[in-house]
Amino acid sequence: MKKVALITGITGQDGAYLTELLLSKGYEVHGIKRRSSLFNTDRIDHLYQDPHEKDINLVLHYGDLSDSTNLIRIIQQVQPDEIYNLGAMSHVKVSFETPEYTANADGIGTLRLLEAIRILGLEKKTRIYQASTSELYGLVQAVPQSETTPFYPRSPYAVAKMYAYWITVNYREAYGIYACNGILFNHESPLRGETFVTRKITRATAKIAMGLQDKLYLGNLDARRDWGHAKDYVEAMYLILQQDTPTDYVIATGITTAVREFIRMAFAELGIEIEFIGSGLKEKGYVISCSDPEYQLETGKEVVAVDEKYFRPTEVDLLIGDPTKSKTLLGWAPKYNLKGLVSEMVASDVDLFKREKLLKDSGYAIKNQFE
Ligand code: NDP
Ligand code: GDR
Repeated sequence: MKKVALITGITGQDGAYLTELLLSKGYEVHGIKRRSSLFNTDRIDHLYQDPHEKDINLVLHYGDLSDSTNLIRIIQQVQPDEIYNLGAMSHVKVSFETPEYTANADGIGTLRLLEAIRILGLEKKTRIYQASTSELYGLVQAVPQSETTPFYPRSPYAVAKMYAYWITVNYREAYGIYACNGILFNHESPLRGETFVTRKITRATAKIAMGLQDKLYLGNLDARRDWGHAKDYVEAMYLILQQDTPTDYVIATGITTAVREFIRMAFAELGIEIEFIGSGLKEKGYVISCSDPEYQLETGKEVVAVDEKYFRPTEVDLLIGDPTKSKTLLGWAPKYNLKGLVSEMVASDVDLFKREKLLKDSGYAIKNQFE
């Protein structure tokens, strides 16, 4: 018998990698996508199966985590063995501007799924994974952060995710549902949303090197994150739902790196050496050398500057995870290191902007984007 999985947030970074993984394991995968005025399935279009054909393994349903009747109907129809709740308003900075919506989708959305499982009497059949986050640790209490480190959320996003974390634990304890939190530290990839810091950096690195962008404006360059690769992290999600006993796990690499260092690594991928001068809002990044003849950046060019609009009202300064429990109980370990991740992301963005460069060189105007 094929296992059936339902993924909320299937159109996001993790949704795309998880769908690939589950299809490769022979699952029938159902996903919830939101109605949008533009196509929003870019990340999973390569997995498309014509719904008119028989025996397809990937089916999308319109829905939203703010709509409980919709969720109940989809779960009743799909009868999933596993639900992966990846859907969320996932941008920390944006959550300060949309706190109520974030609480609804990220916090109460999780409750709606758990309640749907109860209402439909699926407590013994359906296992559920909750996409919890290292943002729960927030203001540093202790490092490295493990499953027993106290939480101190620092954004409306993190507070909403804190509700989701505890309601998942509560439904496990109260109703015996196989419900688990994966407390995942930051994970990135070429599919990462364009406004998260790593992707913003790798896109800008490619564009600046190719003469398509002048400068990269960022916020807090001192923040430190434990960055892994999304491909490794979706393996952990899958493993978390395959154990005999449900529990919560930290998924991390155990290595922390500053934003500034990530920028250096990204430019270095293209043979460009960067030096940072100044501090705080006055800090700037300059080109010291450019060894690849393909990219013609003059020494001394200012390519990075700080803009206070990217600072958050309350920041999370330092994240470094302790993945001992997941290593021991799940046998999970990351296959990628940060160098490999940065290299893949920069190469992918260089590829992406080759077309734009060709258009520019042929005299066509380049489209700018809001971020
Ligand atoms: P993305 O932002 O790439 O994807 C989020 C997904 O959620 C998208 O498919 C989005 O749809 C969907 N979504 C947003 N709002 C709703 C809603 N109201 N109802 C239904 N779906 C909705 O996030 P990631 O893939 O990076 O992250 C996956 C999950 O893991 C998220 O919950 C995130 O908070 C959490 N997380 C992520 C980490 C990371 O480093 N990436 C670390 C720890 C936790 P659309 O495409 O239409 O916008
Ligand atoms: P984060 O990721 O907030 O950790 O949440 P993000 O990449 O947005 O920020 C990481 C750090 O970089 C600093 N920063 C900037 N961030 C952005 N986005 N844009 C900038 O210009 C910029 N300049 C500096 C930030 O201040 C921060 O310290 C991600 C999301 O995927 C969450 O959903 C997830 O839960 C956590 O990771 C773990």
